[in-house]
Amino acid sequence: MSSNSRLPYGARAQKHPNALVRKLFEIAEAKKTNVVVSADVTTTKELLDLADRLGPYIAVIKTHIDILSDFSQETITGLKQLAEKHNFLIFEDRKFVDIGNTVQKQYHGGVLRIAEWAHIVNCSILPGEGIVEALEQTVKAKDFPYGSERGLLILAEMTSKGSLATGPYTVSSVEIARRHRDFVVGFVSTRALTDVQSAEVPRSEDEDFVVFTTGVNLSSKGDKLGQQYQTPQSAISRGADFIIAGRGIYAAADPVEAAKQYQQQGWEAYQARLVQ
Ligand code: S5P
Repeated sequence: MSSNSRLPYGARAQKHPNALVRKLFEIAEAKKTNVVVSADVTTTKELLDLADRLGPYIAVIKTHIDILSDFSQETITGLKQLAEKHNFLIFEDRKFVDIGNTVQKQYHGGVLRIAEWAHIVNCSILPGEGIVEALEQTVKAKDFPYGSERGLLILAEMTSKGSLATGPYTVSSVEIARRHRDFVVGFVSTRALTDVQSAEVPRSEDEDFVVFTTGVNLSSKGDKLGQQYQTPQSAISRGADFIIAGRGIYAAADPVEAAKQYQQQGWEAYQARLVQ
């Protein structure tokens, strides 16, 4: 576990150079939550209803906006309003994986206009470093108004059985992140990646990538399609800064109670790993 994992979010916020990460840590500290709900529902009404009910207990909402059957401007306006109301960030789990020219269009334009409303997006580095450069160019463009409030997570590992996002792929993810610290704010991974050694791009003393861990569930070990779960305690002890739970929360009999439970367990596990 890295030394940063042993620091409180507030202390990390104070010395972090990235404005979006500072905001994320400040939200976590203020609301005492490291929970990200993966709101994988399929209508705008369900999504906004979940966001409003779970808003007080989460730091981030993670969306798959392309699974909504009725996406419209109302979806975006509603999400943005709820993010303000409850003080959470929006993470669109788009997993970009294409050449730079295509991902720029997918990120900024199209029907979804992701760059306008999602604080955080993620990508695979399968296409090479150019994907990160392309997405970064979009937010650094002179006429892009939300530049300081946008960040990228690199999908460095996956939770599904037989995942090929391992070994050299994961090492390259870390190397590319280290070369783009302005824009790459962290990883989606099952553990902290601070132990990744690279002669080419060694770890620098002041780097502080944020670790988002998916596949978190309190009551299940996996699903029939290869998903593999760990508990909030396990994820956080392996270096997760934020735990992402989908069905464990939104498919529970009482999603609000479930969110509170993940919040409590996530927060206790975070406190337990702080330097005493
Ligand atoms: O490796 C991964 C990466 C992601 S982003 N494994 C995942 O499961 N995810 C996403 O996390 C996935 O797309 C889904 O939105 C969520 C997990 O949902 P759950 O219902 O299994 O908790």
